[in-house]
Amino acid sequence: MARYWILIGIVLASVGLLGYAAFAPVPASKTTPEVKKATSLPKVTESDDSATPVITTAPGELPTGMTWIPGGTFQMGSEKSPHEDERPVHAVTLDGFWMDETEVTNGQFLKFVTESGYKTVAERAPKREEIEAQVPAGTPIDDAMLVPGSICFNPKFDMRTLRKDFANWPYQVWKYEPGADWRHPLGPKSSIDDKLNHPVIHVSWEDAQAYCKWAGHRLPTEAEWEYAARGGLIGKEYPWGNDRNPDVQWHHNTWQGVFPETHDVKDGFEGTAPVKSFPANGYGLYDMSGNVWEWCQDWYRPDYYSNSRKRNPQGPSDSQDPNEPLVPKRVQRGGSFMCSDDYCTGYRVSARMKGDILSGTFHCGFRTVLSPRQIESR
Ligand SMILES: [Ca+2]
Ligand SMILES: [Ca+2]
Repeated sequence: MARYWILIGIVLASVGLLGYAAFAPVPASKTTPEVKKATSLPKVTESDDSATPVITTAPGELPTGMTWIPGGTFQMGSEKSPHEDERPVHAVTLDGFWMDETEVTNGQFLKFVTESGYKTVAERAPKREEIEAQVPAGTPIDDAMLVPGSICFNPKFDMRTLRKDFANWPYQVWKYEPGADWRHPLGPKSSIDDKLNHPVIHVSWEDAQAYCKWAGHRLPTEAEWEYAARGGLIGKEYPWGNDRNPDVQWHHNTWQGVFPETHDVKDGFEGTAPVKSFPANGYGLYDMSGNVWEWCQDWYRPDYYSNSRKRNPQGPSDSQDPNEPLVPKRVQRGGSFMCSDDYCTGYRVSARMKGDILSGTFHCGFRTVLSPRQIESR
């Protein structure tokens, strides 16, 4: 999702510049390939395919709040998924690494901001040229739109209107909320005072990178994220197996009901849940399915699995989202409290999502990883 598109969505919809294809969950194989070269952004460096040993035993002390993910080989992707971008299933071998047990919390992000003085993208007013780079030429951009804010769910959408005008449903279900940011998740009048153990939200990929730099960590690659989410299990749908609700117990924070019309909240949480509200997976990781989406290091391309290297893949060198070709996007993983059975099913361990690097939303956060070589280089 891109905040500038949501910001000016009403204008675009009214002049007929948007269509269903721009946002619908179309399988990647049915879309028209268009490549966005992200030459102005840092490229990920590929690591050596053969020289680095797989590390299965944690070297040294366990960093606070992290768990060791032993190196090994796994099958990445899914043959069963309705989404072509999860195929082909391919073998990937990874070196061992540490990973945060939980999504980065509001409390952790507050410590980062307090010590660094960092200001997130959502707290800065959008620049006219940033918007112009992502929307069709000639799109009207009013000065009144250039206010700080972020993307929230619009609970006041009209279902009758939605059914009549499904082509533009994102502009009814989502809204650009002026004043929404990580400290004010639902707008200026909201706060995180009672949510310090909830995952931080409204953070862009750029914000997550800034946190990683401060912490001396990094974002996981997409392959590391999926390998870790599987928790040592082989070929399963979820971090705990194939049964979504074993023993009739919810194992993740998602959406129950027909999205976006009915919200049954059977798992007990309407929005974000405190981290560790549900059981950990086999590696001791919490909320690898649901709660909030999590940024990864990699650029997103739907065809990457056909070209991925086997050893420590770092993602493609450029971005491609056929639905929003002008917007450079990075991978997001794991699904969120907004994911339902009938719509996104992003809570599957193999499910892939992507987001504009300058857009935070109220259902996306991140967690960090750390490699032994990062510690050696300190
Ligand atoms: Ca829920
Ligand atoms: Ca998550």
